[in-house]
Amino acid sequence: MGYSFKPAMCSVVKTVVQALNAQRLWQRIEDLSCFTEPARPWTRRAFTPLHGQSRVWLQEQMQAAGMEVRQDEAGNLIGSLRGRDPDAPPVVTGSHSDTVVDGGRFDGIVGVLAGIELAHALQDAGVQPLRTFEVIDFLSEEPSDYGISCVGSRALAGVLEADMLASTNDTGETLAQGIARIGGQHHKLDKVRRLPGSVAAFLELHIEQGPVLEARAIPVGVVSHLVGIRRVQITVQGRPDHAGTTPMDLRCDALVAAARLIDACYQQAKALNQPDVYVVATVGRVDVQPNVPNAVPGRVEMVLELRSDQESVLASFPELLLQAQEEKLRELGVSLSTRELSRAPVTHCDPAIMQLIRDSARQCGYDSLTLPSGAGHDAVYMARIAPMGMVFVPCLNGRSHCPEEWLDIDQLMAGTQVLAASMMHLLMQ
Ligand code: HGY
Ligand code: MN
Ligand code: MN
Repeated sequence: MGYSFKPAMCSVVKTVVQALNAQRLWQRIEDLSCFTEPARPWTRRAFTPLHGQSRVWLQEQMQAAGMEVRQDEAGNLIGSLRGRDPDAPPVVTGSHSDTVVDGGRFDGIVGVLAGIELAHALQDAGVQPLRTFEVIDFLSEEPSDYGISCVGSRALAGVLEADMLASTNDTGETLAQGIARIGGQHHKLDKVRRLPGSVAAFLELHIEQGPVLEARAIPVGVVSHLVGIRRVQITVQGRPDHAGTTPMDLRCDALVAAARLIDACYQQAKALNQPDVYVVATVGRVDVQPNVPNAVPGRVEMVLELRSDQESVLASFPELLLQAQEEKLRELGVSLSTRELSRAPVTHCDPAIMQLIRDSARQCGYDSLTLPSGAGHDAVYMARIAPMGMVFVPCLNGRSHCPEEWLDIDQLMAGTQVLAASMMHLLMQ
C-alpha cells in the first residue's frame, strides 16, 4: 500500500494528535494493571476469569471511546470506529492484554490502550476518517498454558491449526475447549479469518523489550523485521527410582540428562551468534516427574524456544543439538521424544509503512531508529494479511516479562503520537 504525505492531511493529523490525552491514557494503564493476581503482580493470564473481568473493563473503555465492540469466534476483542467509506478495507492496530506470569504492566497493553486513545481523540476532535479504524485486543499473545502463543492473531490469519486446537493444558483441557469456555467458537474460525487485502494496513505499538532505544536515547523505534520463533517440546524418558537405594551407575536420571541438554543448548546458541547472525535459545519451562526429593526423576518435559533472524538456524538448531548429544544421552539410559509446538518465520515489515512511521515521527518532532525485534508479536500473523509496521518505545533498562518493566508517560505519549499520526495518514486515503 502506498501513501503520501499531503499538507491538507497534516493539519487533520495534527488536530487528532493534539487531541490525544496523556492523563486519560496513563489512567487506563493504571486501571488495567489492577486486574492482576494479587500475590503475583503483574499476572493476568489468558483464559482466566481475571482476564475475562479485564476484558469487560476493556470493552467499556472502547465504548467510551466511541467504538462498537464485539468478540470474534477466536476470542479477539475488537473495537471499531466506522469510516465514511464502509467498503474500504479498515486500518487496524492492536496488541494483547494478557501477561506472562510475574510479568509487567506495559508489554502488549500499551498497544491496545494507545489504539483506544486514538479512537477517543478522533471522537473528541469530531474527525471521522475515510476508512474504518479497528483496535484489536488479540487473545493470548503470550504462550498460553496450552503451549500456543498468538492464539487470536493466528486465527485471524487462518493459521490456528487443528493440532494447536488439540493442545492441552495441565488439566487436560484443549485449547479449543478453552476458546469455547471464554465465549469463542473454535469450529467457526473460518468466520474470524481475514483474507489478504481485507485489511488496508496493520500497525502495532509495543515496548522494545530490549536495551537499544534507551541506550541510544532515541524515543521511537521503527521495526525492520521480527525474528523467527520455533518452540519444540522435548520429553526425556528415564526411570523413576528410590533416591536412597539406587546406586549412581544403575540410574536413568531424566533430570541429569535434561540438564546436560539445556547446557548444550546454551553453548550451541552462544557459538552460533555472529555480528550479523542473531540466535537465542531458551529452556524456560521444565516439568519434572515425580518431582520429589527422594525419587530419581523418571521423566522431564521441557520446551526449547529458539529465535533467530536466520531461517537456516531455525530449521536445524534442535536437530543438531539432539544429534550431538545422542551418545551421551544413551549412556545415561534415557530416551528422547520431541513435538514441534509452533514455528513462526522471520517476518519483515512493509517498507512503505516503515517510511510512514519515520515520517510521522519527524512530523511529531521525534528522532527514530530502525531496529529488529527479538520479541514475537501479533504483528507477525497480521503481516500475512496486510502491510505491517511496528512502533517501538523504550523500556527501563530494556527489561520486560518482569515486574520491573517500566516506561514513563512521556515515552508512552511519544509512541502514541507517532502511532496516531501514522494511522491517520492511512485512515484518510
Ligand atoms: O515472547 C515474546 O517474544 C513476546 O513478548 N510474547
Ligand atoms: Mn510478552
Ligand atoms: Mn507483547
